[in-house]
Amino acid sequence: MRSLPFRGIPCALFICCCMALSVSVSPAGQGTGEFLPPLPEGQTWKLAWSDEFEGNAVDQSKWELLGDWKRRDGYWVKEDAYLDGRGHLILRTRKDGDRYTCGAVRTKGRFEHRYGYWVCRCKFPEQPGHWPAFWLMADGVGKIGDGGRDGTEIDIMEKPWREDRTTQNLHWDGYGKEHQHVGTTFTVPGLSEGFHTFGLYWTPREYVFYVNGQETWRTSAGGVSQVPQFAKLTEEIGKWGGNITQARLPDEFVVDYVRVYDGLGQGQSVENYRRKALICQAANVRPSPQQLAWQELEFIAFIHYTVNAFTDKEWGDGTEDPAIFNPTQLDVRQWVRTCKDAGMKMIILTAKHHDGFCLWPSKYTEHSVKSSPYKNGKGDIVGELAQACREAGLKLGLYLSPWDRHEPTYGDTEGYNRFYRSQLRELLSNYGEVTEVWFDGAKGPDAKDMEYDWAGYYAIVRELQPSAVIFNGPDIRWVGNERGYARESEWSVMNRNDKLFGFISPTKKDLGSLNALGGGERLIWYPAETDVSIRPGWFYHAREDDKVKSVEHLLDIYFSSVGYNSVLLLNLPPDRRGLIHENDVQRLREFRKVLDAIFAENLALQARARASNVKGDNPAFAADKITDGDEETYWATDDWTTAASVEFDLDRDGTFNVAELAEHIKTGQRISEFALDAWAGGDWKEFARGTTVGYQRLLRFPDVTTSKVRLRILDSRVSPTLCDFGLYKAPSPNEVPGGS
Ligand code: FUL
Repeated sequence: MRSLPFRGIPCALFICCCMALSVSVSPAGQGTGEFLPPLPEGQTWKLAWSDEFEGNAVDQSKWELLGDWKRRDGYWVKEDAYLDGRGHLILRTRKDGDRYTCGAVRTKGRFEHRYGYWVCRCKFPEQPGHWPAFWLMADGVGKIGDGGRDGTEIDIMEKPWREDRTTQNLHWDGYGKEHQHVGTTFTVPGLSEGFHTFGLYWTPREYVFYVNGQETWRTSAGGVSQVPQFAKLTEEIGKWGGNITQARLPDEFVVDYVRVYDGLGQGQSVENYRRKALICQAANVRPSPQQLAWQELEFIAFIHYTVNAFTDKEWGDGTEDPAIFNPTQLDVRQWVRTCKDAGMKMIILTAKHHDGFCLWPSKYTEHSVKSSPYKNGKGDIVGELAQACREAGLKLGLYLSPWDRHEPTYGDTEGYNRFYRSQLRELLSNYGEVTEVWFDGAKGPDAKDMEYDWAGYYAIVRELQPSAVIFNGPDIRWVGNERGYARESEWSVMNRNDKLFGFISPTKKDLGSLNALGGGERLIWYPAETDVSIRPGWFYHAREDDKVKSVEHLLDIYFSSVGYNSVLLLNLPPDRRGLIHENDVQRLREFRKVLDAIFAENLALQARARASNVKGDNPAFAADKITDGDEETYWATDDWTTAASVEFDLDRDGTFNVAELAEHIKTGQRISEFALDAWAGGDWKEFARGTTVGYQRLLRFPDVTTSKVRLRILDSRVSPTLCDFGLYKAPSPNEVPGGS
């Protein structure tokens, strides 16, 4: 079991030099007369995409015409971007009544690509007050936290001046407080007349800029974008470009072509190249600090409580009389004690389930504890629990069901969203820190049709609880079942679609393999939370008092959730008294006892460890970082050493039947297949095998006795990392209490 809390600042970026590209070796050009940057020995350029602007209309399968809307001091207007019929794209600037308009196009959603050589040939306008640009963009430019790796505005050419000056720039981490920028401005004699080329050679490690085939700037600022980006050709009107009122209009920015090339190894197909680029990109997606902190909670509690405990239902229909809600012995401290003793680090409470009854005295409805006999209508279970969690050092999470079967405005999109947003704001404003907000996607077949305002809901969470993770939203995904089992290959990196809610189908069998990542257009860190109830139902039913899951069953769930790179969210339903039933409390106690017994001693802690490969032969990445008990330090191999082994010398014979592996997920998730061998009779013998690791992988197997263990990483993305390894001895089943 991993127990070290996340502390300290994230370590330095682990830069993956995927393609090992260096600029200097092979001759330039490919016999076409066109300049192409020099490639390493054995590689050649291959055209991946281009537009020569032949014909009479802009090819809209390649370009989106921007407009008509305001842009800076003018307007982008579609009709100002057109072909001249002689092989050129024209971006025109003109005066239209009182306003100034110009043209702009981009390849977003049509061509998004990473790395390679991007070049445009163009001729500049002559009049002041507007400026042409050739640049690359990605949605991730606005994201803060991973430098420019998650997307950088790459300005290959901007020329606001009418003299021979131009500028090249990078911008990342949004355009607000965190905005980062570097750039260069220089003069090229003759630039203002005739056609010129502007190129970017972009590798996973570096950007190299060219004008007319001459290198002008080389930088890896921002850490270099690792994501597909789209191209933009734009004109813009603004003072930076001089005074537009002095311009004789119309004026034209003329583009002869845009071409994008990939550098391919000899005999290497485009498919292989793309696959390698995808692997590289996937290996470098990392969790946000909030996602990391959430993952480290490992084991958390769900509390389902509402009128259902009194009606014996799983889904209330909203017609329940609040008078039935009368828990006479309700004791949130008993809930908190029970959870804390079980080793759970957070409690998520159903502040409002589908029946609409609120466990806090919401201003926005009478359907709440304030209309119930509980504490004579003066109670506030959310507040009481928040206070008790704070005192005990547990985190608090809140569940607020969007589907509300009581609220009369439900079904009226505008009215209900206003109501729901108010409730959410109320909950997230008045109870201190909230660590997880749980949005339930459930909606009965009889539910009225309406659109939930997911964007509005998420914005409220970000505004009021910036360190909270959003379940069923941008941060955390449902594992896909309610039985307590994550996937054996549970990746945390996936390719989302562009929907706001449900941008992953969580029940799909394969979400994270390379095949499932497709083109890798929108890779995100999206880890799984595994929710399951300790009883068959989510709510308390006396008939289930003897159906509390056995210790063995709970252990199986633990190994298949926490042990499969997921967080376990175990539900405990308080009964009509307002207490967690004795049977559940007892079972949790037994379960904890067994977990403690299993993880009491790590036989591999401080073991001598030797690896077949160490990144750069650097002691900072040596194998002893796995067994030093510090999860901030880790072993890593050289890039593209995707298979490697580590031998652990336990010093003397030890017996174990549980193994634990942990990747340093702050640098991404990489391992896809591994095996474990024991030294026996002068030879290695395999005793366990697995696929993904991620934050934590736990394995169970029959007793093994040995003094030496070997871990073989059989496959990984770019290079594996490992920050922890454990070997433990679980008590035998007849030593397990409460099994049934
Ligand atoms: C589901 C709900 O319908 C159940 O009642 C329960 O709350 C579970 C955790 O989520 O979608």
